[in-house]
Amino acid sequence: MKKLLAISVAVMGFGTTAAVAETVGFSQIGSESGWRAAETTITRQQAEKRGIDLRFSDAQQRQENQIAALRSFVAQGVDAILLAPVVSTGWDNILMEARDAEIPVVLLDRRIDAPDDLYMTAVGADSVHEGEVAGGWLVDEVGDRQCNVVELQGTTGSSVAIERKQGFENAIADHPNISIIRSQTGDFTRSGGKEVMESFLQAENGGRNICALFSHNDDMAVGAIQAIKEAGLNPGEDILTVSIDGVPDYFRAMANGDANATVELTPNMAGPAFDALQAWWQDGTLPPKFIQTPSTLYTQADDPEGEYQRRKDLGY
Ligand code: GZL
Repeated sequence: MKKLLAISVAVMGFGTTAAVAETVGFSQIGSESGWRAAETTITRQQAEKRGIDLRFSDAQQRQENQIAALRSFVAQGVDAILLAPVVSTGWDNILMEARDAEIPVVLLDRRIDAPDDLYMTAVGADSVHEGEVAGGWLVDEVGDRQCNVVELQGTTGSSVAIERKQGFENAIADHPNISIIRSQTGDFTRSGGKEVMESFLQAENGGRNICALFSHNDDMAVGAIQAIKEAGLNPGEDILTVSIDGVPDYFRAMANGDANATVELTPNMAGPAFDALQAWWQDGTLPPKFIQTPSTLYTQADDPEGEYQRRKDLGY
């Protein structure tokens, strides 16, 4: 068994560790959204439940801070690294340093453009599918009606912004009555969503040309809903809203009739990540390269008030 494990270590280049309390470094993007804050809370809870010593670093949305954090984790000799990569490129060199130090890296909630031997596994949703589910809801909702859509994009260069956009466009491709007339990043924040939506409303006849908002996350949508109200229109009626994440405040907006649909993303990416690492530490079992989390559509018909409360209890 030892020989087999030695071979697998040599092949995979990851170190295995004795069965003592493991130390894991977590490079988190920041706290730009309610979903992100919940992911951090739940990661801390999952580590504590497992007796894992979690070393946390908040990058405040800057890739250079994440790279510095990873370099520090390597210098500390942690047993594993969790990385939620703010953007999808520029990771090869630092991940080679982690691999050379035989430290497994697990990606959380976003993907990277890098050789897949530079990370053990990635935990997250299929972001193209999330966009397709969102777009599919709008197609069903509007039928043959002409529908001009404005789009609030997530962080520029992030895998989820690229892929959610692609998925939504896939869904509406065969429906010429639905088209995206304006699209701009709100950087996944409420303030960003409000500011950009204000500019969309101003540019589109006070919003009277706009049929629907597709937002890459709920926080931007909640900001946009405020802007729609301040423009004297009824969000959820004059302008339909479809989004992604499933954070409590968006469910509250759906319960009030101010929002229409969202595609849920679990903030518990750390549970599957720690399960995979513990299996590796225990007997060298390797996880699949991608551990997919579910993408469930919720609408006003799905007890939004109850879903609000359930998520408040979840750790939001
Ligand atoms: C998606 C995740 C996104 C969330 C946003 O997997 O990376 O980042 O949708 C968060 O709320 O900012």
